[in-house]
Amino acid sequence: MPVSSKIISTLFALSAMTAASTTVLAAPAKKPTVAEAERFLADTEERLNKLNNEQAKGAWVGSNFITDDTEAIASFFAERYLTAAGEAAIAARRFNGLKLPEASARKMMLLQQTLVFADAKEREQYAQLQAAMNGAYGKAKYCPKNADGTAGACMPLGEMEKVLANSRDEAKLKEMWTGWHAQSPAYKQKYTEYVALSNKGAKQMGFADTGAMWRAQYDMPPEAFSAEMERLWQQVKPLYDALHTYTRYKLRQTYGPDVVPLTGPIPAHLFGNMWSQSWNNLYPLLKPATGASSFDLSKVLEERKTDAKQMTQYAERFYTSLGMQKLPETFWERSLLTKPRDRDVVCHASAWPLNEKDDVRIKMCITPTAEDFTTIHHELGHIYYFLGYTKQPYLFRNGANDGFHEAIGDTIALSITPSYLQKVGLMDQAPDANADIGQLLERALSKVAILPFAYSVDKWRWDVYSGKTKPADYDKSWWQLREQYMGMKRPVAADANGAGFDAGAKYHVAADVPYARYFLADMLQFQFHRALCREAGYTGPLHRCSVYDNAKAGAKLQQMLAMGTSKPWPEELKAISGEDKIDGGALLDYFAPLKTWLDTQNAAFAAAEKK
Ligand code: X8Z
Ligand code: ZN
Repeated sequence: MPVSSKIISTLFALSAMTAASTTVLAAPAKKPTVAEAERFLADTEERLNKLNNEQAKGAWVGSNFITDDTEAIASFFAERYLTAAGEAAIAARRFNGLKLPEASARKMMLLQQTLVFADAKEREQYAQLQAAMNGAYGKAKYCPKNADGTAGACMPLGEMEKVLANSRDEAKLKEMWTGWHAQSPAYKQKYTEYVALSNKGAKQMGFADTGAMWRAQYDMPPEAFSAEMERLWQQVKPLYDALHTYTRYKLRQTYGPDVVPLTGPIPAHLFGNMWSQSWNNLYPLLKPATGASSFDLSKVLEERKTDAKQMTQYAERFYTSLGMQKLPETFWERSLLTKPRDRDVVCHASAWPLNEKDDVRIKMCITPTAEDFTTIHHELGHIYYFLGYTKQPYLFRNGANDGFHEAIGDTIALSITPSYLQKVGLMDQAPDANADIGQLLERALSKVAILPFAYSVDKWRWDVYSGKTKPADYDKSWWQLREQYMGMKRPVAADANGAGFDAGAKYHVAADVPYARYFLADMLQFQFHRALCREAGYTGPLHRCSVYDNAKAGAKLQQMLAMGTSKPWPEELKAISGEDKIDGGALLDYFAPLKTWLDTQNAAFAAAEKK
């Protein structure tokens, strides 16, 4: 959650906050000393820690019990935090240029990566808008009309996602897709006001705009970061293209050539997911004709009526097998693991540190599916990161960068292999090696499919924040990027008046959580996985490696978690993997056998089409 401008709950964005009252804007003339700088940091960390804990409680109730009152509570505490963080950022400027010990210099730099509002009214408005959009997303529902025109039962997002996952009725899919995307225009006006305010705050702190401030959080200049993202995308694009081509052929067989064209973008409602970011639900359509295992984890979990707590315990057991602590009692008492029947909550999964000790929680509407089985491992990755860096000072209690925070749980989930599932009694008999392609394909449907989505969400936002994309062009730009990177198009024509807000139908846009983190995490997790498997002494193919129960791999991981963001991320990456660059090579290695297979399949399909 907001893994950068504190709360750090893996999702509440607060990525970019802050504020300052005008009284602190004038810097005193006297040259400061190192001792003063150290005292300033100690006082500031104590103050921000306290306010951040309060802010986290406010945000927690705001997301767990969505009402007008909790929205006001959440924004009240967010604003107090913003005020203090802004004051600290401005005050820190006084020490710029002073030679400080490395850790203190890093803290000063981190303090200044934040929004600063000179005007208290604007700060208040900013916090209110953020809480309001978070609530609006959590409450949104699609209410179809009955055939006779009367109001039908309203559908929350989770129900609509289920239809998209399981139905092959094209009209029904289109209805779900358009039904959900009709909700976000309601908060488009709020979003545009919010963007303008946020930019003002970024400019106060010397950033060109909020997007530039986001890109400045990776221990390199913002322009260098944009270039890194593009370099990584070009590296993995051929693999995405191969998967997209294969998927097109299979979708054509299912929905026919009138719905799925032979060339050009594919309608976005056919991928089994509201945002077409993960195509796992298409696996039954896409699986290899021969050799694929018939094992279905969702079926096993459902048949055994695995409840939300048990799902979480499977994940906990993985982490404890690596030598990590058991989850604290309060985790079980205070987390939200199932969707409440009687109130609105933000169901999008998130992990939260509520204080600097061990009040950690998750909020997730868990169902017994393979997808949620993976997601719960993802969430506990955040939780064990929080628990791992508790001993760091306030400003270092964060991921090495936000991609690291997102990658930990995914790294662990890569170890959910058939042999692991067998060990924990979820699979009777491991499939033989012939089933590898099926297993790799299933994994690629989330790990490869998400790449252009994760890249283009923030490409869109960078242009929105820079002012290049104006509100009337939000949808135009969103779909231009979707087409260019993902090879997809809107299932029906966009609103002709430019009133649409399809980007806002994605949680991270409505809640303003940066998204490049997931793109980085997608590469990093394969680098981490390869490094941990090596540490465990494993030498076989990476997709069959599971580090379950391996204390050596666990210790290596724990070492990195404990560092928090105390060092620039390349140093932390080097410590765990020997590499100092984020790189798509590990991901490409992992999927190499699949790439060969996809190329062969695609060549055969192309030849058949020509006939
Ligand atoms: O938002 C998440 C996590 C919480 S940080 C469930 N993810 C992204 C998404 O759902 O869009 C994980 C994968 C990408
Ligand atoms: Zn996450």
